[in-house]
Amino acid sequence: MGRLTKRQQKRINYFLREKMERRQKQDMIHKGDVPKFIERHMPYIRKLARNLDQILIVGSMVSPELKPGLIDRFLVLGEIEEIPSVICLNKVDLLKNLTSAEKIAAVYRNIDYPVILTSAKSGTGLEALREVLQNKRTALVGHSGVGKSSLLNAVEPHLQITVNEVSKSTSKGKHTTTKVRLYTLNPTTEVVDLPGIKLIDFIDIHRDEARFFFREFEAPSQYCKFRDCLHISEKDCAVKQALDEGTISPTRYKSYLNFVETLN
Ligand SMILES: Nc1nc2c(ncn2[C@@H]2O[C@H](COP(=O)(O)OP(=O)(O)OP(=O)(O)O)[C@@H](O)[C@H]2O)c(=O)[nH]1
Ligand SMILES: [Mg+2]
Ligand SMILES: [Zn+2]
Repeated sequence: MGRLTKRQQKRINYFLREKMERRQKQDMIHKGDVPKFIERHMPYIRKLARNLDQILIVGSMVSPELKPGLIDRFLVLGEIEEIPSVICLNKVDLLKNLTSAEKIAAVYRNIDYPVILTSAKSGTGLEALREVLQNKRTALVGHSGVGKSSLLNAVEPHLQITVNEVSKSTSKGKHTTTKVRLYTLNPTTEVVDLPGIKLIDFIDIHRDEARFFFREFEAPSQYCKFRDCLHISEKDCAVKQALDEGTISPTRYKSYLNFVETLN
């Protein structure tokens, strides 16, 4: 995604400031009813989202190492597009035991995101994965090399999707999948295999709106002193209090701050 010129930035800011419901803006984006360059800056996955039943956010526990920040960004994507997300922590065969994976899973299960632990290699969790996919159209998203294509091959060996090993020196994937492709597993079950994504931009979201996409903020935020509290440096913020008390996860909160930073 290239850098924006000053003029483009101005037009985006104008678009963001317009007194419009977010949903209305989103409709415009989906219909392509926005300046062409805004359309161009929309990640493909967002355009695809309205044709999906859910996204499967795949991360690998090791090699490449897990990036909770990216999982959280994909969860934001699901919240914005109002489609359910399921988190899949893959390559658990490379762990000595499941403790670290279960710990991360608990963070997300606590806030009602389903999590499955899988291994495309040893077969762990493949039954659960089949169940998650059944009767839905699901897109697999995540970094290159986390095993998206391998998982699809594992649930349906006849697919024979090309996979490639992770680079030994950098532990990064090699961007093996280069095209978006839809596979039909059975008449009611479809999966979309996507190239690895390392960043998603949300140029239509204003930083003041970011808080609405972290679902665990909703309940405590009603007790913030200020109704428009951004939960960053305001006084008497109930979200930060929940963070201090440990009911909001520090990694999730960090993702929120990072997310805000990247927005207009
Ligand atoms: N040990 C282990 N290796 C796995 C597992 N799943 C995938 N791999 C390996 O990880 C490497 C990358 O797998 P891919 O399926 O190509 O990953 P991808 O997410 O589709 O990557 P891109 O297409 O580049 O986005 C391959 O060498 C796989 O064999 C797993 O559960 N355990
Ligand atoms: Mg792939
Ligand atoms: Zn607050």
